[in-house]
Amino acid sequence: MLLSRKLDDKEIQLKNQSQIFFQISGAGHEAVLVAAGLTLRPGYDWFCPYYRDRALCLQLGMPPLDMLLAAVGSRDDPSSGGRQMPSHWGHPKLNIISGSSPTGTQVLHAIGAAEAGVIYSRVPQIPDRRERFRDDEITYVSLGEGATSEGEFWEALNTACTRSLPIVFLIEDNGYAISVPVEVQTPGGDISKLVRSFPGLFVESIDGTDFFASLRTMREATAYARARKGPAFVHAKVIRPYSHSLSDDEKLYKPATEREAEARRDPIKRFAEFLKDNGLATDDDLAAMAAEVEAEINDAATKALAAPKPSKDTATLWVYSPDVDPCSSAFDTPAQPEGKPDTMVAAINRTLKDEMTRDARIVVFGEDVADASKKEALPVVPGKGGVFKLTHGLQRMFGDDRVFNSQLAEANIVGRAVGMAARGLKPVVEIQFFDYIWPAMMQIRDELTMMRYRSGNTWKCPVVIRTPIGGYLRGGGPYHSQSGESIFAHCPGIRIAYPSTAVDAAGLLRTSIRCDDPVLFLEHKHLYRQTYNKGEYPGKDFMIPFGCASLRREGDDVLVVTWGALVQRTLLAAHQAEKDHIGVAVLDLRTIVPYDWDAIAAHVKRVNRVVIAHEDQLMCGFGAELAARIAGELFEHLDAPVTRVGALNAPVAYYPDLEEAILPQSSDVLKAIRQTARY
Ligand SMILES: Cc1ncc(C[n+]2csc(CCOP(=O)(O)OP(=O)(O)O)c2C)c(N)n1
Repeated sequence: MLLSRKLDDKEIQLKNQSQIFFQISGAGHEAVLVAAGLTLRPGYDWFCPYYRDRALCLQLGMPPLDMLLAAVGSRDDPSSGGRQMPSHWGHPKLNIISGSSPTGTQVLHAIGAAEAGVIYSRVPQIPDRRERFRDDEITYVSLGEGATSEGEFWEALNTACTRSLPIVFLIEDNGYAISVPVEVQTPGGDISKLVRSFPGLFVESIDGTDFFASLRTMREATAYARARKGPAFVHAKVIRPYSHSLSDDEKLYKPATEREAEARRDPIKRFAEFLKDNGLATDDDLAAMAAEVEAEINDAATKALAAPKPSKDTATLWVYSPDVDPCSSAFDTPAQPEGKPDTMVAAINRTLKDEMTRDARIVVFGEDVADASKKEALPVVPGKGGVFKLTHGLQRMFGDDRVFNSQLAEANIVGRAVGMAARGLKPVVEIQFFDYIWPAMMQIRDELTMMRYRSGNTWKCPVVIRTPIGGYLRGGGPYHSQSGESIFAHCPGIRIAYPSTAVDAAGLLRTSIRCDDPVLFLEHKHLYRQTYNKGEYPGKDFMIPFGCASLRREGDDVLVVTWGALVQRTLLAAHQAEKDHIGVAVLDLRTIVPYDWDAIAAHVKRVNRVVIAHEDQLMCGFGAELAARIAGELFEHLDAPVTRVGALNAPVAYYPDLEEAILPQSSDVLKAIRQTARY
């Protein structure tokens, strides 16, 4: 407890000397955290702590030097290699999954981590599963009382209780979220009162500054979860004597009387008094202990300050896997076509089945993806298998532990997948419609895509998110027709595949699953069951490398760079243009991140005129990025301005004529081809 407090003090001193760049303290939380650390097992249980958990991490075995290496941003900081602020714990050996700054996201990772243990225990086909879980392991997650206002907290409780997971929630309630008091966050000001009606949940409320009360309760809570009785919830009331962070001054909103009352509950002071009252230590003993702790910290600080810093040329290291390159020839495997031509739906379904047969670590979940959740229904019904039937038959083939329905909560789907992937499973999840991916956006942008980078390549979450995208449905309306790949292309750390044919879908999905980065796999709804993009199933090992465009048509006058539903529309426009003696080359990018710059450049240099056609809105669509790069790097090869075709800057309206006006049509592409050819 003292080590934790004095480390905070040291960091505050270093921050004031501008030797470190950020400080957030765990002061006031030490008693319950040491109690938790004494109860839980490092490298055995799983941990998703938040930034106040310094005392827990010390108790689990993280040395002070590691914490100070993070504070100075050292290359050797084991939590992040200088990528993250200090107190954003991560430690593979101790099973501490790298945490981030958004309040509450970690709660879903903990659910996924707990589920991973359950899945490993139930799927005997996973070869090394015995090394990956313990029969009585539990997962610990902590958060402040303010963060219990986040939806993800409630989503996590839902899943913990419906699946009766072995997880312990610790709410560290210091009464304030920065300046906002608990009664503004929580009706009645007491979170444990609200959660008592969750079935199977052990709930206890304690004074978290009282070490022995904390230890007793943490023992009960962990025993409950270890015995597989269900999840446990400990609400610990603590104090926060050092303001929210060094950027905050609590005197601005907390009256002196309240601060004095808190000071009387300081856990370090209380524990010292206990030791003295019981004849276990004298003032001299305590002073000697403090001196010893300070000497240890000073020594660690000297080492941390002298430690090497990351060099500038490593700035983009670990955005993607440094070991597995999905653009490489290892992912270029020949097709072995079989059967008769079939739809994109069939190709994706079969690829999922083949990959799940090959790799038992693959789990599939999402809304409606199972055939039937009710056990008694499954033998007597045909099965749902997704609203578009992409996952049909998977549950029947691979069982309920590998294919299951999630709750109707998109952050929950992605957040759990992050936790599972951190423990080595391979989640291939479905977001039912691209239009509803947005509740998961923080999990995608701040967690999924950043995990590897922010943890200095010590944690990763190579999840595949499949989602139906796009319009041209004649009646899809604003909430079943959206595009928006450029928004995700703006998130470093994720790959984006966007196939336009059944064969490409099979090859790119396999690459998505076998590569080691997170992938957003965009499936165009309108392309699911067309006849023009059908293909023979290309076999169990067929892969297409990422960043490898497909030249769908040769032509010498104009190049159209396109993808998704615009490929077919462009091919039709090119056919028309031929009647005007305009030869049009059509390049289907197939993946957006990475995209095949070499192919674009080679064709632009040859053809000198380029149109970029996509379904997404023109404004800030991905075409803007391509156009800027072509104009910037290939200017002297251009005989005409780069022209873009895309949707109007409007939602996709329901009435078909409006939809037609909003989304780009073949005629729009043809117009752009003609103008560009004539220029
Ligand atoms: C999603 C999100 N919103 C806002 C913030 C800014 N922020 C950081 S800490 C914090 C307060 C958290 O309060 P609480 O959960 O009670 O934990 P405490 O810091 O008091 O321990 C806020 C608003 C954030 N990090 N993440």
